[in-house]
Parts: sequence; structure tokens; C-alpha cells
Amino acid sequence: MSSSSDIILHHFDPSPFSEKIRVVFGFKKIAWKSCLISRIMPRPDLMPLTGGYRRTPVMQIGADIFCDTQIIIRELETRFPDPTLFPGGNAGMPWALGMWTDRPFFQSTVNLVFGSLGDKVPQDFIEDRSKLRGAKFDVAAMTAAIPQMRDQFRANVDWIEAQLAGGRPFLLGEFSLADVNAYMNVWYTRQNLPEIEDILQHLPRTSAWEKRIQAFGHGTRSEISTAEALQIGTRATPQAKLSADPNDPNGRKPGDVVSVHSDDAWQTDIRGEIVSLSAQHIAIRRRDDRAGEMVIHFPRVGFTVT
Ligand SMILES: N[C@@H](CCC(=O)N[C@@H](CS)C(=O)NCC(=O)O)C(=O)O
Repeated sequence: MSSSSDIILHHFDPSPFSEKIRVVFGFKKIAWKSCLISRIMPRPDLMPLTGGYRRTPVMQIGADIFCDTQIIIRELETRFPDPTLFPGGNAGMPWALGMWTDRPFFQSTVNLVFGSLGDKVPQDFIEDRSKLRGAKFDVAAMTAAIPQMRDQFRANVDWIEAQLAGGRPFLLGEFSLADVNAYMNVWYTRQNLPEIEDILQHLPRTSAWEKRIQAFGHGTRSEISTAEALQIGTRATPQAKLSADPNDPNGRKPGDVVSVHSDDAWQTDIRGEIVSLSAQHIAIRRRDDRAGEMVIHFPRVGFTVT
């Protein structure tokens, strides 16, 4: 039986997607272990655990590894259902809103942040992210697009402002996953661009909403090293249970060997044998020379299985 202190988050403090998970830890009052990873590759103690998945964050519970914030949040909601991130039966729309907050909204946020940082973005970071994207991480182009990105950022945040009208404290009334996802973008600009206040000062409901979310904190955090996390993964046995999806539209079943890819430019595929699957998740088993047997869990939206 696992407890909340078995939860390890591989992350780095300035990572906006990691902030989503830290906020969920705060809201659900979870105790967790923070494993700080470098902002750029290589990550030699993490790759044996993930099989090569290189986005941040990654959650580890023993020898089960959860890649992508969607599947991390789904697992946390299952293990710690109270308080829920899906109040009032809102079990679908908050996920769908993630496709706005994490993609077009986040793209304008990232371009605004890096375009504004300009020459301060380190060369090794540019090289690393160019490799990840399979295309130049073009800070000069982002700098040239700052006026457009300001407009895009403001228009997106203005939707938050509009939704908070009439004294609504959170986007759906009660706090939900929709707030977690939208908040990431505002948090990220605040961390990097003090001048974002020029835009946000005209959006007072959003600023008050940010403070309400900050007040949840990050749960109870303690630190472990990447070497310790790898050792935990190596010693543990995966807990994922065999489970078929009778309605799988492609007839996939436990035991099938598949490759899982994320649908972004980054093309690493992670190969293994299906352990369990459903409309919203797939877990595959693989063996690693260093980590031994691991089960890696992915969401379905944003990932392809071949
Ligand atoms: N869809 C992913 C996106 C995560 C993401 O893009 N994270 C950024 C950092 S905040 C990243 O992976 N950057 C490259 C890296 O850390 O190697 C998720 O929801 O977890």
C-alpha cells in the first residue's frame, strides 16, 4: 500500500507544467518528495526510469512512472479524491480546457517570456530546446513577435477575467482542474517578467484569483536526489494491475508490444508491453538495464500508440 510520501516529482522549480502539479499537491494537502532535475539534458538518472521520455515533470511511485501532467493529475485524483478537482460533476470540460491552456495559450506565454528575455536565454538552453523541437528555438523571432504575443496573452487572460465576473472565485465556481491549468500561464509570466504587471494590473479579478490559488501552497515537500529516486525505482516492483479495455477501437490488449509517442515535434518513442489501457490512459511494461522492470503510464490525448 502506498502513502502520499511515496510520491516523487521529478521537476525543476521554474517549470510551469511542474507548477500545475505542485498546486495540486497544495490543494489536496499531499506530502511528496521533490527530485530536482536539470533544466536541460542529459538526465542520466531519470532516463532509465522513463525509457527516454524527456518532458518535465514526471511522477514516480516506486517502479511506476507517470509521464505528462494529464496522467499525473488523473493518478493523484484517483489516490486522493478528496477534495476533488472536478466539482459539481465537471468531469470532462476541465480536461478539454487543458488543450487551450497547455497549447495555444501556453505557446503565446512561452514566446512572450523567451522573446522578452532575449539575450539572457543561455545558449545551451537554446541548443537543448532546438533538439527537442526538431526546429530552431528562435529567440530573435520571438523577440520580434513580442507585440503580437502581448496581444495574445492579454486576450487569453481576459477570458479568465470575464469568467470570474459576478464574484465567482474560481473559473467553474469551485476550484477545479481548469484553474490549475489556466493559472500555470499567469504564474509563468509573473516568475519571469515583472513588467507583465502592466497588463495584469487592468485585470483585478485575475490578480485576486492568483492569490487564492497561491494560498493553497505546495503541500509538504521534502527533497531527494536523482540517485536516490533511481534506487527506489530499481528496488521497487511495479504496482500497475493488468486491465483490458473491452471497447478498445483498435483491438489492443494487454501483452501487445507497442510504441508510445508524444504528438509534439519530439519523436522519441517508448516501447513496451501493454499492461492496462482505457480511453484516457495506457501503461506499458519495459525492462531497463539499470532500473529493471518499470511500468510507464501515459495519457491518450496528445499521444499516439503504434
Ligand atoms: N504535455 C506535457 C508538457 C510538459 C512540458 O512541455 N514541459 C516542459 C517544461 S515546463 C518541457 O518538457 N521542457 C523540456 C524539458 O524539460 O526537457 C505535460 O503536460 O506534462
